[in-house]
Amino acid sequence: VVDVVTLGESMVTFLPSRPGRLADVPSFDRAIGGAESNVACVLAAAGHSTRWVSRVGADGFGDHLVETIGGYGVDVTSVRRDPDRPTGIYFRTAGDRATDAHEVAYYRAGSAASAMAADSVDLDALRAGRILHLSGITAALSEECLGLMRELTASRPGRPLVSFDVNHRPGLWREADGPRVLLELARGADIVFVGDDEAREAWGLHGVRAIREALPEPEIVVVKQGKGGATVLDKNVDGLGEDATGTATFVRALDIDVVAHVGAGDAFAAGFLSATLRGLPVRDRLRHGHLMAAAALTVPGDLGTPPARSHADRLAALDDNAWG
Ligand code: KDG
Repeated sequence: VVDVVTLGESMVTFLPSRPGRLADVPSFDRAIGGAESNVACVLAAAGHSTRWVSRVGADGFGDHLVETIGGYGVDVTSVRRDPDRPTGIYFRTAGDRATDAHEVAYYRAGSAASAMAADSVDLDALRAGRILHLSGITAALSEECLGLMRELTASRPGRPLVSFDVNHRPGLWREADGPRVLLELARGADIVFVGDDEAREAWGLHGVRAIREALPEPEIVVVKQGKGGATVLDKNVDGLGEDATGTATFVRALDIDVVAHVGAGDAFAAGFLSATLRGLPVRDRLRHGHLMAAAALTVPGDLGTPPARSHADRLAALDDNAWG
């Protein structure tokens, strides 16, 4: 059985050669992006068997994605090639290191991946892992993709554990109902990753307890609090009031010099899922999330060179003084 199967659009990413407005950047370097394949690549580096399910164009950019993601050790045999639609690409600026404000220009409308649908992907391949990792980006791509997401998050016998990263991308939604759809999908998942900033923007929710109250069904809700850290709130919390202590596990993030934020959430999810698959306690799952995020935060691209499992284990085992 594959440890983690993931579904999502990956794109050739163009990283700016220098800081500044998109309008002023003279040239870009090719890299790869795609929230869900980023998760698969980091998990593969941590020694897990992973599969990425997607569609790309029958073009050079599609070749590049399949070859690069496959090069991380991810199983790409369920990726379909579409002769009629292109591979999506996107450009971005370097952004502000403190606030992560950056510009993004997507060229992905009508892409091969946006044509993914419940009747055109290999549903058996998607359901064959211990964990199926999904993100809200896919739901925003097209009505067909949204239908597929609903199919995969619907409860059914034998369903793998569904992990869902909210990944709210306001610029991608066709209609204003993105936040409502994201909440619906998150409530169908078993493990949810959400940033406190995106929960505020999308759902108007302030704080970890308000988020947990809006998401009562998932077994695990991980709230990422940016530079501060991340919190897991237990499912069966009696009384979610501020005085209900002992029900939340918080681990501070590592204090590092950030180069670029993009991809850090994906790496965090991969570290957390890796430790979850290994049955580690919640505190260590959060530590592994932070370690993988730190690796992604300290490189310009979406995907760093994740530490190998033995290396991550040594760092996660450092005492509380090192972790703060
Ligand atoms: O999480 C990182 C992703 O946002 C990036 O790699 C590109 O998947 C992407 C998207 O749709 O924004």
